[in-house]
Amino acid sequence: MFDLPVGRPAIMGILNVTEDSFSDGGRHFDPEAAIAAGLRMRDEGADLIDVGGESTRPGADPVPAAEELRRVIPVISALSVQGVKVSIDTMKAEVASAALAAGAVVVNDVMGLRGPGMIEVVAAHQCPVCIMHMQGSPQTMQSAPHYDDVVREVRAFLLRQAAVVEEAGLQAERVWIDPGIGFGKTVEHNLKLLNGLGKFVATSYPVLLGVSRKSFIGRVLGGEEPLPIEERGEGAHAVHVWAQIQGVRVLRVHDVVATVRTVRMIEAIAQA
Ligand code: HH2
Repeated sequence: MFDLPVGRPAIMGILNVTEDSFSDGGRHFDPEAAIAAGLRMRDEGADLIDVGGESTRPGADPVPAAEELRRVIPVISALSVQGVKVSIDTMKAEVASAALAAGAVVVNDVMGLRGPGMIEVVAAHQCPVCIMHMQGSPQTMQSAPHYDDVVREVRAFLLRQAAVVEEAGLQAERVWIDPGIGFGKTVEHNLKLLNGLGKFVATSYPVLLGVSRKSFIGRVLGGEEPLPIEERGEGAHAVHVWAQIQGVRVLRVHDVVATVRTVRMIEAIAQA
């Protein structure tokens, strides 16, 4: 079981057991290194560790299910045994199902439950699920993203998928939604979604947000010469403050220590 904290957003630490993720690819490809990183993030204050075995960066090659399972299952089992709350970041029902059996307590699906069998898996397990919006697939999403009204269209997609999974039997309070920053969106689309976060929070589904180290931050702060990944921290924390004040319930981040401090500071002000 995983219950969201009340009064502050939960902090979800990112653990990519991949060779090619856009910011930490290769660093945690060895299971021992991945397990150590997960334990460290838990000790630093992460509420949940998001384990993924397939990069979703633009143009990333798909990973077969057997390889994804080989990467994530030993890491999920070892972390769960040690009491770490784990979410599985996958688009595949087969991987979600095995991860839940290995101890994961949340499913994080960047395809927003569009893949075969995913709805049935989460409904059967009654686990919290994050439905994320993506236009297209990781291979195609950044080629020419287009929306007439990005906030309205993304929100409508998320509400539609939430209704479908609830009809399949998942309890409504287990549904989280995520506008999918950087997934088939231009810089302007991302900024409009962040500006309109309140419209997602107003649905009353818990909102998850993932902006950590993403390229729109580099573009907004660097312009013609985007800031490199390692210089995007301040931009991400500014977004996290904005998100927390709007009522976002989960922040998906690489930098746990800095996010814990930011969140505690805002929480202290809000409770004074
Ligand atoms: N972003 C990424 C991956 N999974 N899940 C949700 N719910 N929301 C997000 O914004 C999100 C996500 C991409 O970031 P990262 O995991 O760091 O990179 P990669 O996909 O290259 O592994």
